[in-house]
Amino acid sequence: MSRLSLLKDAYEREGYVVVRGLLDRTMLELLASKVTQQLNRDGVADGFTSTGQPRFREPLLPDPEFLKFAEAVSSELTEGLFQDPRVMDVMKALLNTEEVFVHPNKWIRGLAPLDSSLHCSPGVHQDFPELQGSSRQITLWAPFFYVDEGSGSLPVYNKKLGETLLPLELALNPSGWQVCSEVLGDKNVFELSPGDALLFNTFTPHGGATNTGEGWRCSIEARFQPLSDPLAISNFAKPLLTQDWQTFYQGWDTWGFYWKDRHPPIIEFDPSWERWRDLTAIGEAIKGNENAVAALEIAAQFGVSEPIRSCAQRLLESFEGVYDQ
Ligand SMILES: O=C(O)CCC(=O)C(=O)O
Repeated sequence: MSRLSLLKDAYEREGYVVVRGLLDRTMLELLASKVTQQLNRDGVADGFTSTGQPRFREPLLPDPEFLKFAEAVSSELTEGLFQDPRVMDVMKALLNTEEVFVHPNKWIRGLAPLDSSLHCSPGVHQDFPELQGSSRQITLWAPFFYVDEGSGSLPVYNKKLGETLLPLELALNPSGWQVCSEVLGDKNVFELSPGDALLFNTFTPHGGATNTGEGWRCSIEARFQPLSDPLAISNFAKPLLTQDWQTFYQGWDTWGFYWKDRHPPIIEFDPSWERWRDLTAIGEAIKGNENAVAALEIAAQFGVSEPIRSCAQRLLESFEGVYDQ
């Protein structure tokens, strides 16, 4: 059996697979140095830990601009890294298609140590409700520096074959929700070196990474799907950090607007998921469930209508002090 067939078998069986040495080390190192420089400029890192992560430093003043990594995110290297023929060959094999599409938005994240003021880790979740579109989407998650379970490697969970959406419960984490722990299968966490990639399907539960080390766990993510599958407009309409793609691609030589004449059929984003979450959080808060507080904060800020936002805000005030991020 070929290496790619073995990867495909493992991915289909488990919902995830680790591919060692997949990413171009030179491009990854250039991006890693942009990430490190940003942390140093923000005054939240100083030197490196013994395992090679930027060493965490408490900021004098918290700043909402921290952790956006704008220079690295908008670098053409982020596109080159994922359009690499070796990455494409793996995606073609896993998706069983010759026509693969890379989502234009890529994410760079920094996970600070658990006991620090900047620690913020998404709970265990599935990507599909946020991304929508193709049920065959694959997330590629890769660390910039060596990572293991203690220093924040991303856990992925098994689920039953063929199972799609899993039930949610309220939780005191940044999204306010997590997959119910009773339905989760085995937890899997990998030691990964720069260049290694963790690939998982859009329904594969993942998240809840804990960083008990002294450094920043820094990672990059991209999403891939068959070109013929639908793509929700929310993943396409706008870059993450600039107002439009024209601005985002300024100065790029090769990959700017790579999707202009070649992109999947675009569909609307279905907002009913978010409405359900907001209304359920309000209902549970009325019953006195303190675990609704983080979800209420989101409903108070982003709820679809003014009555939802003001109702969530009033309930939040009655729970003051339960969840301070
Ligand atoms: O990096 C993390 O801790 C979370 C990543 C994540 O949720 C994702 O890749 O969808």
